[in-house]
Amino acid sequence: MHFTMKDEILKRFLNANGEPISGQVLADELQVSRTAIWKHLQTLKQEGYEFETVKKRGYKLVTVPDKVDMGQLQQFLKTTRYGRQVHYFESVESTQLVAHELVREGAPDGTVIIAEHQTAGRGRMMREWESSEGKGIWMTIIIRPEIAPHQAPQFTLVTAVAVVNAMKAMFKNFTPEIKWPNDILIKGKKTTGILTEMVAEADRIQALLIGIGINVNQQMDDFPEALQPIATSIAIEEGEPIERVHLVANVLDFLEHYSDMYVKNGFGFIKTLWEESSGTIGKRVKATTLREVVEGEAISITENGVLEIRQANGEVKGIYSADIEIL
Ligand code: BTX
Repeated sequence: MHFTMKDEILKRFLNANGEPISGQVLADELQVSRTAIWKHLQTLKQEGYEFETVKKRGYKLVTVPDKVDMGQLQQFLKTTRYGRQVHYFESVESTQLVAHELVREGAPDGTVIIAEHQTAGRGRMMREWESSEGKGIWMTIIIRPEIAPHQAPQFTLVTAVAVVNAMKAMFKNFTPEIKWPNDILIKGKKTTGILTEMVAEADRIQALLIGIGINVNQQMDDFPEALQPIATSIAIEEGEPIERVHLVANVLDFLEHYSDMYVKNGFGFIKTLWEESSGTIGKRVKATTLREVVEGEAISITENGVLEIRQANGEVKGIYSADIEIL
């Protein structure tokens, strides 16, 4: 979705802080007819916005629906590219699938796909990602960085650092931690998963599709029973419901900033930020890879995002891909 006349109208109502706005003034300023304004207000009403008519003064916005609203998003964003083109859906199979189609159609750097609900949300390695309706942030960002394909895994770490720092900037009642490589945990329970997919030629990336799933407003009952021991949401940990659109805007701001710095200056500062928020480094861990189980102390991540584990015999092993258990 692009920034439309309807978004512009909504922006003005949101900026008015509950004060009425005259239909005639809006029509004059936006150079459209009063009927056009009225039609846009009807569409907004269908989306859950409620307006009151104030005699002789116009309309006043009285209710904002609990949606990741695109008009609001544009207002909160400080980015130049990320989130400036948004494709918003009530329900999709997976935002990753939509993103693949849009990449083929040439969607520009920073295009975002957001859905209120996913019927077949994906985790890594074909696992499922539970994406309950209206409670989380289920989004994919298409980025087109000038980097080589082998650098792509580092972007998962760039994303983790962006999400964790966006959370730290907004929430004060908990400290999120990154679990290698891509989970964000609060008190040991998963609140965010990141899935990075790549469309590439031999030596050149066409696009990275960065899928981010954040549990935001779920209560424990909203999770399937099997997930309840391992999952949590921001609302549970912060102790109050969260306006998702603020968090989307913050994540995109941090992500654009860190991506640009990474492309310009390399991985060094991302590594520092990652280690600063890591709940893995310094811990005893068990890494289960496709071939083996490695146990020992997680000592660092390398420039390639590889996790180094020092085993009991002193040998240091690099782990490229594994499930990690913190012991
Ligand atoms: P992952 O493979 O690290 O995690 C998947 C595992 O996490 C599941 O097997 C399950 O145990 C657990 N899990 C599933 N759903 C949840 C949940 N809501 N909260 C906590 N734990 C859960 C992580 O994969 C990558 C997830 C990316 C999700 C985003 S959402 C937008 C985009 N579209 C899409 O289809 N996937 C990405």
